[in-house]
Amino acid sequence: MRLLSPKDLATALGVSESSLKRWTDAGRIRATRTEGGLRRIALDEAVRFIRETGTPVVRPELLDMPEAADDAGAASLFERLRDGDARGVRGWILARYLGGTPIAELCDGPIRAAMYDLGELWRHDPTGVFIEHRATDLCLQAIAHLRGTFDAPARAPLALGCGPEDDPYLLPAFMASTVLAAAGLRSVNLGPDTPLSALEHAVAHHRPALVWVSATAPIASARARAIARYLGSLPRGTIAVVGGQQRAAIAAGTDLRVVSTMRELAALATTCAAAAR
Ligand code: B12
Repeated sequence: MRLLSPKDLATALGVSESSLKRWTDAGRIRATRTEGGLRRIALDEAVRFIRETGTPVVRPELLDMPEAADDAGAASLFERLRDGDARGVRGWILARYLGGTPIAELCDGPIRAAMYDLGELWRHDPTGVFIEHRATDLCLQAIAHLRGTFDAPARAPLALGCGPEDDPYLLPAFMASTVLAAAGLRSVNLGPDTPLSALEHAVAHHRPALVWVSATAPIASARARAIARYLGSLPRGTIAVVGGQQRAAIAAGTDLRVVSTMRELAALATTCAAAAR
């Protein structure tokens, strides 16, 4: 994790270095000390402070988020995705994250809405498949930037999950794994198109506290039943979660836990992380 000096963070926020030092001394921002006694602030702690206090950032490049300055302009997230404006998409998402919007809320709200609107466009426009792939990639880039800032402690509970075999959808699985990491779990995403045997193998070896499946593509009933049977057979105490547009196809007729939004997943993960502390 990158460490910032009080001067770096003060410049990023457009405040004086002495104010910044006062905030660290008052415990509003946690700082460590170098061997020489100088204050240092971890980047994730700086981001926490900014998000919780609503402090504006004037130089986001000093926090490794230069694109957050590219949020200017009236274009909506949908327009930026449709037009392939890579910096604009990252800027839109990062600026809202720095402004305090939780990742789960960004996923359930504006990102999901923009992708749904693109899906409608594609129905009528033959160039839409290219646009859908590119938009998926742009969302992944922005979420990956945030994903890289969460480092769960080695003793945090493990969450592990995937999309079913033949399900190509990248974004929902990546969102789920990022939301779980943001809630303080160690989070591993086996990705889309994962055979059930690979999930079984990973679970047997790594014994996660939470196992999730994100299903978006229509799923054959035999495969859905096999996934449901497997999740239902996990040891007591392991939380099994089914989500995604095709969640009902897997969970129908079972008592599996169906979770429809990233916000609910975040709440579940926060409880799981707190119980382990
Ligand atoms: C991008 C996209 C593609 C891309 C995928 C690229 C990739 N590698 O990811 C490509 C171009 C490959 C594609 C292909 C196809 N697609 Co498509 N695609 C989409 C699109 C536009 C966005 C999907 C997406 O990422 N959504 C964003 C996510 C975040 O939203 P979400 O899935 O609802 O997830 C939310 C919740 O469900 C929940 N959640 C999701 N996962 C999990 C997991 C857990 C644990 C929890 C708790 C919650 C949770 O949280 C999320 C945030 O709120 C959708 C439009 C739509 N309405 O979804 C169409 C859409 C899904 N596709 C559709 C179709 C028809 C197809 C094709 C059949 C087209 C074709 N003829 O080839 C193929 C099928 C591919 C296949 N093998 O099944 C239809 C599906 C209709 C249906 N239900 O049958 C849609 C709805 C478009 C439309 N309006 O018609 N597609």
